[in-house]
Amino acid sequence: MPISTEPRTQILEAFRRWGYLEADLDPLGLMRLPAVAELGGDTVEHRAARGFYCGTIGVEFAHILDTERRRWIEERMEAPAPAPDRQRILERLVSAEIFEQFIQARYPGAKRFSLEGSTSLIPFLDEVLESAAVTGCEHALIGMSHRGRLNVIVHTVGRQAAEVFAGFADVDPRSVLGAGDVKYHRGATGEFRARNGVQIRIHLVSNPSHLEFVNPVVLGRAYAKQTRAGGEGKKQVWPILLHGDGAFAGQGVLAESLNLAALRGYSVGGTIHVIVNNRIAFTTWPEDLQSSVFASDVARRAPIPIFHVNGDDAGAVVRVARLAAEYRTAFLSDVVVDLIGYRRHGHSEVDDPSITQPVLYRRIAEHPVTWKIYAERTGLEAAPIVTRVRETLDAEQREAKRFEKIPSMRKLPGYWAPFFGGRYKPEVEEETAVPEEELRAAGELLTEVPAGFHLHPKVKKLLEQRQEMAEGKRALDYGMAEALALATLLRQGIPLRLSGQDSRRGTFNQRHASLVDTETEQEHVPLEHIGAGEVWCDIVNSPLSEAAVLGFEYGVSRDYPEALVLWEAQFGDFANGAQVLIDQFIAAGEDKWGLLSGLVLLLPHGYEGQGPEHSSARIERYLHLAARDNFQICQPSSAAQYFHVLRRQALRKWRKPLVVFTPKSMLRHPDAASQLGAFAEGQFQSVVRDPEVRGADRVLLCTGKIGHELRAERKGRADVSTAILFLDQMYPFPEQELAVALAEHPEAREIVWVQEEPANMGALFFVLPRLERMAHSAAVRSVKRSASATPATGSAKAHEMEQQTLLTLAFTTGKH
Ligand SMILES: Cc1ncc(C[n+]2csc(CCOP(=O)(O)OP(=O)(O)O)c2C)c(N)n1
Repeated sequence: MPISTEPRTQILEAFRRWGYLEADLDPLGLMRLPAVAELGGDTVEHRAARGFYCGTIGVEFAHILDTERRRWIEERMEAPAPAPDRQRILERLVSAEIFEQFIQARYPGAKRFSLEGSTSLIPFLDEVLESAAVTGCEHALIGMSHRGRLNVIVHTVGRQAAEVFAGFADVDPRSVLGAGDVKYHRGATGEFRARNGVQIRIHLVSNPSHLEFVNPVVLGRAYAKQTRAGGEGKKQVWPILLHGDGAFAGQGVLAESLNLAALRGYSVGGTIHVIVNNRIAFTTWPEDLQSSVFASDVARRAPIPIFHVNGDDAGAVVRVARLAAEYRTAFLSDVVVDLIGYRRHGHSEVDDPSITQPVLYRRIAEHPVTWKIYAERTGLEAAPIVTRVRETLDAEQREAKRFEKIPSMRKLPGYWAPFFGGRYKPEVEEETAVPEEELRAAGELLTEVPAGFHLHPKVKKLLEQRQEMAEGKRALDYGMAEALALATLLRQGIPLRLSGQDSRRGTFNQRHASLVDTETEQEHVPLEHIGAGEVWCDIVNSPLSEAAVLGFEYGVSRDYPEALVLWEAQFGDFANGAQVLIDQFIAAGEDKWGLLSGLVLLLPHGYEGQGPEHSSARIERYLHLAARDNFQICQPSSAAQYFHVLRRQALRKWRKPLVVFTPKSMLRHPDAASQLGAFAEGQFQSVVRDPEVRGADRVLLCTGKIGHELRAERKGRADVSTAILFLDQMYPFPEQELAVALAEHPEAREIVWVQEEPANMGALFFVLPRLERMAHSAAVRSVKRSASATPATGSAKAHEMEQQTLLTLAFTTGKH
């Protein structure tokens, strides 16, 4: 659009662009905003434009490139504000405020992370949900941290205050010894009844202390629910994320999550983001939290509106809520609302903020509470509301005493009914083998391409080889094993999602789930065309993020338990960029929250001389986290084992995360390839016995690639007295299977754990004490690299020398 030279339009344009910098946004009037020369002047036009853009609402939207979207915002900002339901707003403000004060008075010294200073969040959420209800929303998923959580649980999720109060009494601690979570992290399910009679199911997602990491989980959960809902899913399921200002500005996972908004395979049709901006984080001032004026600036990279609103003007807050919800409806886009308030007490109620911000807190003490400001401004009578709210809370507290246990405020959706967690029992196993005819049929579908499709010569050759594999004319490699596992599951009606960096082709050029036409670059994904009935299949190249993407996939697994959901790290060690998701959700979710997930992590692992970073997927990290059968940790030693472990994961009703250390150089290695028969019968073996040696003098136990190298070394040495066993499942530790395998070598003098990793890494620490317990008279030893601060050497030659030393030691250690 040409830039107007007409002064009137220029003035208006300046205010559209910069007006928020003159707006009255901070209830305490402490924010210092930069002066903008373009806004100077006091003509009629200036005053009109100022009225639109410099009241208690400021909006940043000039960075949105789409003219229609900017016009949409302009039209609404430049029109009179719709009249809100003032009585209702006042009631909600009073109720939110008195709820906090009631807890303060009745449970002194307890942490509740009060919302006081930002209580207009409650009418805000009301209005978002009211607007959503008008456009077909049936379900809202809320992610938030500690701040105001109890308040939201009662006022938005619709749980009884009595249930929250029972949490303060902490009844029956024995029921959660060693597990459970604090009350301001637990999830809650409820209903919001909108004025139009629609009931929106609300779920507040369980949240760890680690701020912002719940964001991608909420998005993944919303995505799964939307997928389940079908064509109108994005309208029916709304994600709402509440953030602290410090966390929004500071946490990288927030930026990673924002970046998912418009991506194929990740878009949820827009998230309503609310920064509950109390302009402090614990004891830290905004100037020390963010390099920008606004905490929200990180969101400006995205083409989405950012509304700033003064939290003391509850009417304006509600107006922004309506705008945000309607914008989401109109454009299926994210919206950020920066709700600027203050924090009335310390970070938690046991903190004294006058130690670090004495002047600020003297000022806050004198500042009237939000409902009093609103009552005065509107002339509405608040006293009867105050009395009524107090009486209700009294009654709720009496009711709370009746609970014998802290009530669970969460209800699992019906689709979880067939699935269960808890300890492993052999009864959970299902048949994973697939008849040869079915393997052949799946193989055919996997290698078919549409008529006229131009295949790359290398891919053409690969497909021809895969055809031969499916016909049993050639041993099957890992790539084919995986393709067959996924294809046969899809044909059995199991939906599938696999995401990771470059996962459609596969980092090691091994997958080729997506075939690319060499003339048109059109893609064909055979797996997407072979599911039974309505079964869906998502194979997605993820953005370059670990935390947000792993969180998202964990979220999908939480709301699609019947699907096989896999996340692949480009190299296994990159998963440590998502360590919080692994520690706080994947490993601990069942113990803390009773929440299950069948998510699979595919982590390429193996020492191949590629340096410190591309060698180790850090087996030790997962084994350290393993307890109470919280997840499964496997390293399949052959293609067939990989096939069975994936199918086992999908077919069992026992829902546990599965960590699979996947191969790199072994992907196409003949030693790890399997014959078709191994897919048509048998099952995953936790311990792979030695097919060649019985009654050995020495037993080498290992996991992964080194086992194949040990076999080659043994052959070279013409050694017939050393058995080599693979531990393909490390956790739950297969003690019985291992005992049976060891019993084949009753005369063994030594059992040697051999690993590629340094002594302070790998499975050594975990396996050795268990072996010692099981070894009877045999000596237990280990062969490993020397303890090291880094997983592997940077020199390929040094690697080879080390590797050869390991192999030599494995055959000589302890021998006299
Ligand atoms: C990832 C992470 N780092 C540090 C903390 C410790 N911590 C808890 S609350 C808090 C301040 C949060 O400030 P803000 O995001 O502004 O939210 P507020 O508590 O002010 O509402 C900090 C640093 C945490 N919970 N999570």
